[in-house]
Amino acid sequence: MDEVVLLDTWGSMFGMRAWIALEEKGVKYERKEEDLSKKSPLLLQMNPIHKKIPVLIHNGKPISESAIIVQYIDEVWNHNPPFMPSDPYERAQARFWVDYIDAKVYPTWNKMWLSEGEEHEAGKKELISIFKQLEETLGDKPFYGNEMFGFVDIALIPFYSWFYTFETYGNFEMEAECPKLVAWAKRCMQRETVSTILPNEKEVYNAVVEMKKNIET
Ligand SMILES: N[C@@H](CCC(=O)N[C@@H](CS)C(=O)NCC(=O)O)C(=O)O
Repeated sequence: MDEVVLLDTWGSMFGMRAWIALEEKGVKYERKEEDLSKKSPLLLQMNPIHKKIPVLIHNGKPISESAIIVQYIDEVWNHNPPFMPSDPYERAQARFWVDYIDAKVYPTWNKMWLSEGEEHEAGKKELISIFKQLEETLGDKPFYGNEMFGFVDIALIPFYSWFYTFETYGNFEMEAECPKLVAWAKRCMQRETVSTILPNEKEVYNAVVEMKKNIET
């Protein structure tokens, strides 16, 4: 019997990836919520390098970094439908786009969120252009994994619960800028694994407002 523990935090787009992946594969697991202002000895022991969530602990052994965790889950519970395409070139492409999301989305949002004036405007434009690129990459496919809800879908969908926050801080509308991407997100939300895990967008926004107040004081 496998023992599976997920160290996670409410609202984390990275934690959500691992959580959705476990649900998609029907794995039995325990999810432990971490308070990141007071990290537990277990988190520090299991991720001594980055000290970040998510961490998946499988039979006592830790795996860190959300994209690596999702691929690990796909390889270990491989009797269920795969997240990765079978073709090596398509697999490389999926990894490329997840790497693009990781390199671009959160860092650009952070730049926009924490700045004002010209830097804020530049961050906002960049964030919109990143989502437009992701929309173009999706094309007319129902999911990034074509017919299947795959690795790129799992990596990107948690950001949907942050769209309202991005829009409010950036003063733009995702639906107007990227209608096909929003349609894709709504398609993903039809999956119970996604809709039950993604937090309410207004609650995410309120938490971000609180976080900003704490940074400023
Ligand atoms: N690249 C990491 C990012 C994980 C990450 O940034 N986790 C945040 C929560 S969203 C965290 O644990 N932050 C605590 C800290 O930075 O001390 C991944 O994909 O897992």
